Amino acid sequence: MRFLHASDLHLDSPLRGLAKHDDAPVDVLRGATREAFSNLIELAIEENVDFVLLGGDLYDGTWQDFSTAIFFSKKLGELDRAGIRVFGVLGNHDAQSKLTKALEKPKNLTLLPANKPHTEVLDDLEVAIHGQSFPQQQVVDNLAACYPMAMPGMFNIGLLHTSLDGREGHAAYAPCKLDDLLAKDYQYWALGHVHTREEVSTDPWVVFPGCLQGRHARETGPKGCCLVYVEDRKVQRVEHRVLDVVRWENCVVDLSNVDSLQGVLDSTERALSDIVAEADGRDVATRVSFVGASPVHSELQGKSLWLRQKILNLSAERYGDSLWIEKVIVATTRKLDLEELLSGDGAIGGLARSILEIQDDPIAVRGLDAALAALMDKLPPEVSMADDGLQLDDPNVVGRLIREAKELLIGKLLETGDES
Ligand SMILES: [Mn+2]
Repeated sequence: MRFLHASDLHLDSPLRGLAKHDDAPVDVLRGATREAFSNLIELAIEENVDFVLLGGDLYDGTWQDFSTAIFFSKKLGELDRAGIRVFGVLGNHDAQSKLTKALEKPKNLTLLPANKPHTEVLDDLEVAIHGQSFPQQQVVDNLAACYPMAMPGMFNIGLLHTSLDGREGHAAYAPCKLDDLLAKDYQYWALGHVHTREEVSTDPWVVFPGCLQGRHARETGPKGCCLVYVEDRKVQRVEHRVLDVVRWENCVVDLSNVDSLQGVLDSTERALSDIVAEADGRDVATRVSFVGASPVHSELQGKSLWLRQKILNLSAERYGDSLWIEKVIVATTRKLDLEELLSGDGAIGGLARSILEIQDDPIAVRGLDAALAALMDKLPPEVSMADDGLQLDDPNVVGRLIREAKELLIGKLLETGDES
């Protein structure tokens, strides 16, 4: 037996945040949620799965018109003709009270009720699916607590839209602890709500498949669903299948060792080319961030418009419409040079000077003997005594360690030495 577990389709998500960018490929991004869903349907048919599970947030909210629901019905019809059933719960975005326009429910879709947990038994497969939909957007109760115990002799699945014990960037809905889920003795927990894929547990399996298609710069990386293989009422394996059609990626460019504007552009070009390669032919949307304590930090100040133009040009020339630069963020910090650091009359300048004054010859360093002896006492014998251990009784080794430590400390001060 095998089934697909997907969640957070957010079909026709309006992507309001993109409206402020006049160059955003809004139609491509909006169409992407539908295309990713089509990919899910195709995969289900291709893999001839026994059923499909949907963990909530099928829709982004109530529909503007019926076309979203009609599209959904059309796709479910394709599954129906292939004999594939679908089981789902509603989440915070498509909670029962939010979908104001009613439409005939596709006949192969079973939506679990919102008033109390319900168990759907598939006798032919020896499967029991337990779950409850969100009655309204704000669900602060622990829904899982009321789910029934596992049915003996069945493969038990829990369908639940939840933030578990809290996930960054996600509202705390239907909160519960992993232990609450494990206590039910189910073989698989099909979760929804969290848009980042996460295997919370593998024994038993507790999985957030993540959203089907990234919709903005915080939903990065490959998105898709889980294909779950089951034998003798046990999960054999869980595969992540990538289904997204537009890829969001953070393009982080480290400028620590870049000392010219041309160098900035060259580094950007390399980083963009990596991101495009990783997306495997998909369109890419990216936010470019420059980071690091950089020699060009000062030069970049007040040049953000120039930089953005340069990067947009570069991207258009190399990748055309297949790459969209959502934003360019300059988040570098100042890098001092050594002379500047040493001439500072504040605490950091003084610290740097005293670090450099330490001699490399261990014999000349006052108090080093006692410090090393104390250190040797604390080290486990396999570190201090072994042939390949730390030879702290060898003046050459200690001399080298002193030089390395000085370089490391001065390097750190140069990165953060801005005494403001
Ligand atoms: Mn969601």
